[in-house]
Amino acid sequence: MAFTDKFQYHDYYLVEELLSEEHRLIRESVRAWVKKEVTPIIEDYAQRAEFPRHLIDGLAQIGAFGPYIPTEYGGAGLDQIAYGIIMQELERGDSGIRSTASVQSSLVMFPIYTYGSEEQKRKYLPRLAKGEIIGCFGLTEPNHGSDPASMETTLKRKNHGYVLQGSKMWITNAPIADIAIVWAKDEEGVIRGVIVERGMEGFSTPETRHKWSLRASPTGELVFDNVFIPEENVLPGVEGLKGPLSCLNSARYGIAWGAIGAAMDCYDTALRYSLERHQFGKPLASFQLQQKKLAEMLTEITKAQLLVWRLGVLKNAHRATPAQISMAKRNNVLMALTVAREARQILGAMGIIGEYSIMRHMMNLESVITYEGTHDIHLLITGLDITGISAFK
Ligand code: TGC
Ligand code: FAD
Repeated sequence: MAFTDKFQYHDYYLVEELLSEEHRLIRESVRAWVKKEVTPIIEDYAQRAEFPRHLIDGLAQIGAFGPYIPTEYGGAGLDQIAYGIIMQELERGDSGIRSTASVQSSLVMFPIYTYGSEEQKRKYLPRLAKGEIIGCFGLTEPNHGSDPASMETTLKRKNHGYVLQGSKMWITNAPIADIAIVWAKDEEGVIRGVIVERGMEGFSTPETRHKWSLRASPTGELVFDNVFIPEENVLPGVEGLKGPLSCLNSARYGIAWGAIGAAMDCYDTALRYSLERHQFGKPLASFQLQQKKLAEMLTEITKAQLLVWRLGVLKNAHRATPAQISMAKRNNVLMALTVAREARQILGAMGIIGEYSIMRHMMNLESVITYEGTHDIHLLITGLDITGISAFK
């Protein structure tokens, strides 16, 4: 069943005027693509827990794979605000579609571009940008999520390469990935990044089933049973936890923008419904309690928009700190989840039905508030930044 997308943009503080003409064009084209290709079909795919694989070509064509990667490597060569806008518009459709684009861009293309050899960049980046191959990012393990420094996956020297042993869990796109950026410890205990290719002997990617969240996004494990990794598949440009964490800075930044898209969609749906639905002879929107919800939603969305716009300006100038990014990711994802929960209530029973996108957004955001660093971990990152004292250990 195809759904009609009635979304209207509410720009209460005229944030639009802070954007360039190019940013506005990008927003319009991605919004139009989402309206045509994503929102009519995504509910059915989510209900069936199926990834709409046919969208990969379209995502590549709108520049969602590597927006800020230079054009010489197949990227779109755009700035960080453009990247954020693309994530916002995609997540207005579904967090899982945004996940596909942010993993490919920030967790696969970014590390290859930033830490890869020239040969690795030429070999993988143009194909990733075109969506000819899909990547995933393996950091989390069954026993180590928030604390990746304790990872158990190992790389042991053998001939002209390494043997990779261990496993990763909760990996977005694992079941469909052609390559995986995997972080593991060498014999000196130093974290290194390697590019694992599908088809390498001993490498498998079992799917994680029965999720109630991000149902249209494939999630799985990465299992390495003595996988031989040739030297040319090791990322030469980085060692230590700062390798994967620097990729997370980029992905978390995109999520801070993306979450606003989900919130905008929920707010717009709730506003329209509250104006159309009558109880006690009046529209729901005429009751003070419902106006309070709507007014607070729009206030929080507007604050979040300004937060990411400023963060984008800082990021374009290479001045955004990891702690500033944590603050925005944490604030905006909780904001979106709160908006989704309030919007769902405004719709009453209709709020639980797939004909409206709210419940899907709400369930998706339960993952978004956990992945890329949990809500609590981001608070502790802010706490460490402002006090100088780590409360992690
Ligand atoms: P700590 O001792 O603080 O740091 C170790 C080294 O890393 C450096 N560093 C960073 N570098 C770049 N960016 C950052 N954000 C960095 N944070 C720390 C740090 O300077 C140090 O460098 P050096 O040179 O001195 O060695 O590390 P810690 O072990 O105390 O851990 C800190 C903590 C807890 C904040 C961190 O490990 C953390 O962020 N944990 C959360 C894990 C996480 O976010 N996992 C995400 C997995 S990927 C994912 O979820 C993808 S979802 C995809 C989707 O579908 O969209
Ligand atoms: P844990 O680390 O076990 O934490 C459990 C709880 O304890 C949390 O509430 C946490 O905040 C709290 N906690 C932990 N440590 C502390 C502390 N020091 N102080 C206070 N509280 C603490 N990972 C990848 O590598 N690649 C991916 O592509 C990827 N995709 C994902 C997709 C989905 C759908 C999901 C749900 C997860 C994905 N993840 C991925 C994993 C994700 O990054 C982790 O789930 C996340 O980092 C948290 O780890 P954990 O689930 O092991 O929770």
